[in-house]
Amino acid sequence: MDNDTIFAVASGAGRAAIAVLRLSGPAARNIVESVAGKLPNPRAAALTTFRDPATGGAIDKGLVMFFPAPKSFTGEDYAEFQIHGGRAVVAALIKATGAIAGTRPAEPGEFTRRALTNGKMDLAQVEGLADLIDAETEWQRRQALRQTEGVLGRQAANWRSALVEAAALLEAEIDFPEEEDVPGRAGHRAAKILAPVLAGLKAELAAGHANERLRDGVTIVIAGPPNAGKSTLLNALARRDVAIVSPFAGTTRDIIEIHLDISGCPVSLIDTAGLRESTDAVEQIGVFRAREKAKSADLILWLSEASAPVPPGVTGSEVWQVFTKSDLLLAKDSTSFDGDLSISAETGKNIDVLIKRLEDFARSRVSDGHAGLIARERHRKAFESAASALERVLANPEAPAELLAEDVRAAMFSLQRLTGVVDVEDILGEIFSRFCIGK
Ligand SMILES: Nc1nc2c(ncn2[C@@H]2O[C@H](COP(=O)(O)OP(=O)(O)OP(=O)(O)O)[C@@H](O)[C@H]2O)c(=O)[nH]1
Ligand SMILES: [Mg+2]
Repeated sequence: MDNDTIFAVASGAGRAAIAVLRLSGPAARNIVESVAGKLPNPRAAALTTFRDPATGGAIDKGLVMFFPAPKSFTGEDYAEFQIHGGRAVVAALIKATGAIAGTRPAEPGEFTRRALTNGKMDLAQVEGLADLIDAETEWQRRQALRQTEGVLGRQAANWRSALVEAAALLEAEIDFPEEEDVPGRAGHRAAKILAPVLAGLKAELAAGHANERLRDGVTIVIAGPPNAGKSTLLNALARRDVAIVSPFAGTTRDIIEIHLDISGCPVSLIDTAGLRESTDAVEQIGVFRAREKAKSADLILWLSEASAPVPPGVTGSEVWQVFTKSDLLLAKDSTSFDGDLSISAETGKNIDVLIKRLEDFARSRVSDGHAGLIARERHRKAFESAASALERVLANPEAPAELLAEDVRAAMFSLQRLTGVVDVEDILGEIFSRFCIGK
């Protein structure tokens, strides 16, 4: 931990109405005094004229806030300057701030890293914060916010106290074995304490995939024969002209992926080249890519014209047949298939029904962010290793107390890794490299 005072623009890049410069570290107080005039009341905004201390010239008028340690985001002396977001204004303020001794520009995620180091948040909360900044849909936002509030850390601490109690029983057995005592008594008592913890871990593991999935969302591939209306459906769902639509078969040759927010659930919707035998080398590549994408999709919408239905030509975990251009079918007064998933992009018929079904599908695969503790693979792995250690204890409570205690310790270690109490250096680099500067 260095003693530098770090600063960075925390608002987005480019010109804007307002920009926020934040600073943290021992020189923050001094910087506020020399750039913003005088120190405002703690945690209250004050209007001031920002000046370059070297020349005394005014830079801009704006708001200054000062948060004395330890009651601040980072736990250090911390300040925020709100100025007009013009490039020259921001550049001048950065120049004036950076010229003061003991300051330097912050590295990505460095403010949050200091908050972690100073115990302002645990590792799971830091991850939640990163997810909150990345959240694009309502469900993602909800889950990330719960994480930042520390739900995982609190539950881990509860479980941990049960583990400590069990470990104490086992340690006592190791240190003071009583000759006349029933063998395995401590083991059985420990197992009784540990059983609810194991049940809790397992319940979270069972629900965890839906939470993990929320970060990536579900992948839906639109596939089918050429000219079926695939790109037209993509455009209809996106509500904008993303893909080229034309009456010529073989229009789409590449993969076109868009990100949709279906009622809060993040969805990747992928349009593909129409599947057919082709002699055109480029189209062949497109068809190959279409098949590859379909393989890994959560859902394939297999489109073919209602007047000329084609059975699915791809296999995947879930395939729905969608019959397109139903308006033409009615025009021809045909009596063939006209079920729910017979759609018309032309008239809009059943597009709403399709969207509703997609929403239900997404809901069945992805958590809506209201519950659950496991949000990413790292959490799941820690839960899994804690659960398997506890399973060993419960499976054989009459084993020597030394062995049982070892397993309880392993479970404890896994739970501690979750919140970053132990063994965090390798995880930290990974997490903070993804943060933006100023966070
Ligand atoms: N009448 C009618 N025409 C449609 C409908 N949907 C698509 N079309 C027309 O069908 C033609 C092919 O549509 P596309 O969306 O390009 O079909 P595609 O499946 O993407 O075709 P490829 O990219 O070549 O595989 C276009 O002329 C569309 O205007 C519909 O619901 N009704
Ligand atoms: Mg197309």
